[in-house]
Amino acid sequence: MTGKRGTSDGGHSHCPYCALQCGIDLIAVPPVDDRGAAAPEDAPAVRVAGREDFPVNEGALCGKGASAAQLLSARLRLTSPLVRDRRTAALRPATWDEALDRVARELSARDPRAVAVFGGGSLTNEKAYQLGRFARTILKTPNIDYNGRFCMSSAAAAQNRAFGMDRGLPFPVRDIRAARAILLVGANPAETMPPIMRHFAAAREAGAVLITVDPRRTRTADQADRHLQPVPGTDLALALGLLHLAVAEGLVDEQYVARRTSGFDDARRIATGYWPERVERLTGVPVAAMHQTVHTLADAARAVRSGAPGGAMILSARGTEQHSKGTDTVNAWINLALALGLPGRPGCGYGALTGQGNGQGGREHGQKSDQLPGYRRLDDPAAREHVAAIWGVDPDELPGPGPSAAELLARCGGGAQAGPDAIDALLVMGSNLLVSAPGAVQTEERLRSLGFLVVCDLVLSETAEIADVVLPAAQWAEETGTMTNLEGRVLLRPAAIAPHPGVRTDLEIMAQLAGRLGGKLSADPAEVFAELGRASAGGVADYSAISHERLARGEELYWPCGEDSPGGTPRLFEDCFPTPDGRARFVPVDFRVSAEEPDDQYPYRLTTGRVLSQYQSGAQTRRVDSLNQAAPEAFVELHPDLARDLGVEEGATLSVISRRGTASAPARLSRAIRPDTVFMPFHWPGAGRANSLTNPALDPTSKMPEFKTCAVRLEKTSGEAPCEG
Ligand SMILES: Nc1nc2c(c(=O)[nH]1)N[C@H]1C(S)=C(S)[C@@H](COP(=O)(O)OP(=O)(O)OC[C@H]3O[C@@H](n4cnc5c(=O)[nH]c(N)nc54)[C@H](O)[C@@H]3O)O[C@H]1N2
Ligand SMILES: Nc1nc2c(c(=O)[nH]1)N[C@H]1C(S)=C(S)[C@@H](COP(=O)(O)OP(=O)(O)OC[C@H]3O[C@@H](n4cnc5c(=O)[nH]c(N)nc54)[C@H](O)[C@@H]3O)O[C@H]1N2
Ligand code: SF4
Ligand SMILES: [Mo]
Repeated sequence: MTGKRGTSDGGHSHCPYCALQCGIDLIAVPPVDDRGAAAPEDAPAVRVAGREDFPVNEGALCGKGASAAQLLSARLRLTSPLVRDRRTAALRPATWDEALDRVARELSARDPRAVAVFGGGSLTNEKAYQLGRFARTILKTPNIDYNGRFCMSSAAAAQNRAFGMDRGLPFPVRDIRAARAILLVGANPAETMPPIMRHFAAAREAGAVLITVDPRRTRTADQADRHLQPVPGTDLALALGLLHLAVAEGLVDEQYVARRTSGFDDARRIATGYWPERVERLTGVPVAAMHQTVHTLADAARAVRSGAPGGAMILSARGTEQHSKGTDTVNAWINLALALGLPGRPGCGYGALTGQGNGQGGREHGQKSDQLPGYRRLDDPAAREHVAAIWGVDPDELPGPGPSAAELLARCGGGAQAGPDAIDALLVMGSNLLVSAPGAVQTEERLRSLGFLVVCDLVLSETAEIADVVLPAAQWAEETGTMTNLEGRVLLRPAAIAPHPGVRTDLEIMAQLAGRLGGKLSADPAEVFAELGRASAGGVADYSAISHERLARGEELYWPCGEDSPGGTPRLFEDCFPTPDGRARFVPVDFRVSAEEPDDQYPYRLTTGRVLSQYQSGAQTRRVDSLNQAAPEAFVELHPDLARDLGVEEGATLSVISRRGTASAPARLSRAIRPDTVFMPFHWPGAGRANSLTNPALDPTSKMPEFKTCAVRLEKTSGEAPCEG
């Protein structure tokens, strides 16, 4: 059984996948259809329809959202706790008491510093908040971080440096329609957020020029007016080159720079060294294309200043960020936006497209290693005092900042070679690390050598398969919670159906573990949200005036939404920036090469990313038939010229080898990719696992791994090429 059938026309909700958080309606599926046929035993009790009146998606959904109800089916999900049998070493079903007792025993048997927690950006605000409180006050460990480090942390760090705060888009998505020039950098929303394309299309219909920057001519590039195709890892030089041209051609908005920013001189001095011919050599982008790009942006910005329809936007995503210099790269794009006078002007600005469903809220309320709720800093004494009072603990008892995600994973396990700060027990809630972490071969070894691994998940993910205890969690439509989408809009997902009887909500799991560990936490989402509100009050991400009731009434609320701004803040930076002097900061950044550049042994660049029908580690989407049929396996995308040099034909198995591991998958020939670069999506485990290859080199500021470039060698796998005749 999958929840109570037909208990409600569930009403409004939001898609369980990406940060666009498309509005959906949940419609009860009757137990018996019009012709008297009974629904299959494990069929979901609801179906999904796009919500026409939700302004972000206007009824449109991608295939993942449209098929989301299938996730609720008992056929593909976990329906009972599992524990590893000491005798057979296999996972076997267990009662909740047995499983929770074992987790509590194992976690309390160790020094808190040997225990760690790994969260995720798909968790609701309530869960992300509670996970931080659970780690710091119940487990008393500093070791907590989450998969958002792999996601938008470079843009987050860069926005904090430049603007004094980080909210993915500082304006509603629909503002895109007002822009007349849009530079979309390292983003492929036609595959990663399809319904957002309608806003770009509307802008273009009104005369906007859409320019994409991507080493591949993607589906998004196909819907754009122009495409710049840089070498992976060279965006920083490109942005410096465009700033150079803006200065050289007199396109800088001098008044804006003087009134609203600081630090321009240093940024300009560095850009002086990036004359167009040099930048063309570094990036592969022709000088003429750079000229055209900067003039297009500046013209649209000038139009809006003179009151004509206009506006220029620079939007970025993971392509520009997932590098060992991702933060500096985003700052270089922001510097360009500031020089052109964009942030805070209507129809203008810089924004980052957040990735995971709650990628935004998930990085505001304390599951990050250095953070307390409300985007407060864990090393700020006033913040510690404020939050400790709400948690009823002594501020001195709160642990300090802990290791970032990749650093935390590097400290896991290790067996006899384990160092003094080794982590021996790990609780994972909302990530499938065996597929999605960089340098996955080494990550897998480390997780397998842990003394104790517990995974809370919806499905038996690859990471859950190697756990000692697996706790099955309730899902989106079965539990109430809030999500914050890429616009900073807080959304309520009310429980629409009863949870599967075998599962518990993540909040219940934390509360029941806390009880066993001598503490007390609420499992009621509205209560936890109200507490989150108090903890965030006065912080950068202030949610204190938001409540489940207001959201249920349909109020549109964007944070900050507190005492000073009870109606919420759809648009930021209109009058000033939240920095000490109210000005945005140019950050003086300079180009540097990637952590690993191609050489004689590993002569090509590998970049990685996504395809339309699979989501992330694929833990959920690989289990949905329609999605899996659309994208059944990994592949290596390469240019036909490179394929010819290697003697590889379409569909032949190609091995990709890096210093960290090997992956092999069928070759997919495409003229859309640079001939010096190959691309792999990262959604699959096993032989086609892209992360067996990727480089865990970290950005020094955001601690984001370099998923988007590493050096590889390519080998045709002998004898396996089909159709040779
Ligand atoms: N279908 C689908 N949708 C998703 C997801 C999913 O897994 N599947 N995941 C969600 C999440 S969590 C995220 S973070 C977003 C990510 O959304 P996107 O950032 O749009 O997705 P990616 O495919 O990771 O990367 C975007 C593009 O960056 C390009 N790229 C690679 N290297 C470089 C470079 O050096 N410079 C530039 N300029 N571009 C480069 C790649 O070719 C790719 O086309 O998608 C969200 N939506
Ligand atoms: N090579 C390469 N690697 C990458 C990237 C890349 O571009 N290239 N992108 C990176 C990025 S941007 C991201 S965001 C990560 C994502 O990678 P992961 O962190 O692995 O993300 P998911 O696959 O979404 O894993 C989430 C897991 O949590 C479960 N889950 C979902 N919702 C809940 C919930 O509410 N409660 C519980 N308990 N479990 C839940 C899902 O079933 C799934 O098993 O991958 C990163 N890895
Ligand atoms: S774009 Fe994102 S939020 Fe919208 S339906 Fe697709 S996965 Fe869901
Ligand atoms: Mo992400």
